Amino acid sequence: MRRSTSITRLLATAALALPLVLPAAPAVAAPAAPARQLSDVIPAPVETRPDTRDAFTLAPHTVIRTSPGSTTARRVGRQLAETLRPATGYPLPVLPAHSTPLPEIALLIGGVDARLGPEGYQLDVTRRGVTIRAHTAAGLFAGTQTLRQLLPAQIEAPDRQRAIWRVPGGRIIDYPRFAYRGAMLDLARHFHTVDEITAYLDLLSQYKINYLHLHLTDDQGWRIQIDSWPKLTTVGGGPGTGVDGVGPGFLTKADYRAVVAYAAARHITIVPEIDMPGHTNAAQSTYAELNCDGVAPAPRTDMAVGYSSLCIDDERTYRFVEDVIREVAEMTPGPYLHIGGDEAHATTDEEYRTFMARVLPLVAKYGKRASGWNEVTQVDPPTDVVAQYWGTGTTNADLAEAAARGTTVVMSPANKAYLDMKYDATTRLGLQWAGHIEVRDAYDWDPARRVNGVGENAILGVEAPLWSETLRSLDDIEYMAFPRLPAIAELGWSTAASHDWESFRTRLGEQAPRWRLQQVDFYPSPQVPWT
Ligand code: TNX
Repeated sequence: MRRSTSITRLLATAALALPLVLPAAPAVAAPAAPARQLSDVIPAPVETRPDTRDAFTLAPHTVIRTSPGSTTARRVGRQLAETLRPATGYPLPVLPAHSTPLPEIALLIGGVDARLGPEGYQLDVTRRGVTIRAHTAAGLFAGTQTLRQLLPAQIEAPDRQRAIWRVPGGRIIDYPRFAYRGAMLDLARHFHTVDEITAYLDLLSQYKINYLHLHLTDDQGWRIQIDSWPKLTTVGGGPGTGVDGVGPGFLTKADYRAVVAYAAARHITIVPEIDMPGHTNAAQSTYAELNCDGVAPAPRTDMAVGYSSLCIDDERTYRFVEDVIREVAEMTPGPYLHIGGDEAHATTDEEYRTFMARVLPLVAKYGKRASGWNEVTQVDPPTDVVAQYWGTGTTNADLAEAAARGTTVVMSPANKAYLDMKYDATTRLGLQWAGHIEVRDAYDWDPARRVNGVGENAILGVEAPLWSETLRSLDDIEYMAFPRLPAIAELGWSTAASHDWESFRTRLGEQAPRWRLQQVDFYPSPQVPWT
């Protein structure tokens, strides 16, 4: 749990005028922490070439320079300065790049190998400074997250520390294995506030996660404002909603847009999910006309699944669905709109097919690419529909067939990537229907070798879902996500060849002091040598 919320912190730092006078250097009495190595990073970089004769030390007069004329590079520079100022106490002014004798951290667009792609970066550390180069601001941002981990852990402290702010010398060349590296947060079973979501985004961005999927609707609650159906939130998301009736709340459109913008500033894209045709009791208990018999069922706050279904043969259903898709698409700049489609056990196969044949084109009509849980592959969807695999097995004929036709897949196998599964039988939070998932279980699998017939070319990426039946607070979220989230992040970013449990668990252990300083309530797994 953090002391201040991310948004309030952001506003406070934005209001800070840059001091023009350089403070005196602090009296240095550095505690002996083991020196960072260039490879001590999660996710593991593609290539590291350490030069142990060289190193850069951040100084009171260090400046941050960014590509002249690039407002996005300048923004990354400002964010880096805001990250490094509290612990160093240095002013770290952000200036346009030009040749200068001052020690500097330069963030430069261009001048690098094409293989870095849209999210890769090259990081060079010499005595004179740190230079990060990338094709885009997203790549620069990724590079700054690496730089952050290369600095001593105290850099995460909220107040001024005495330390030698040394960055190990050499070069890193780094880019992701998969384009989609996601996390998911369930707002339906228990609502999570904007401050909790943005706090989670802060953590995700440190591990180069680039998508946050928000599960916005389910049987127990509707969490996103829809103007044309206003009772969805006031009733469906109102008092008494959520598992056990204790997780009410919803995002207004302004809240949602604030989350989208906060994520975008960290190069994370929001994927909204409206789950249908099942998991719809909150909508159906709010609006009687969404039921075949015209009778609204009672609200439900239990954890059962698979009992609800929209009325497949009623035109009013499609007016509702189109209104919702239109309004959600309109406030979502990202390319994907997730339509759920899981566990529709109250819907026959024929009805499911009818429903998807009506609804998938609506997503396209409003300019979005549909994604859905892997059940959508049962209807042979168009190949631009992304399938999210949540099964526990290594075979799935529909998924393999869809992959063979060109469908791309996000891998979220429930027995590996579900952050809501208990670590072991003693875990206070979480469920265990897919088994217990210790850190090594979350790490030791290959997304491109998980399901027969769904190989590297079919994989868009990975996602770590966090369902919130048992979770309430940010502390709860953190406890289930850490340390497994970084494991999934590494599977999404790092090469298959670099996969190595011993290396990973050592690097993971070194994250602990950072998490303590950020007040992240992590699970101290016995599998990890915690620092
Ligand atoms: C299955 S995974 C669900 C969710 C539950 C989750 C709990 C999936 C697509 N559906 O409705 O919240 O298990 O682990």
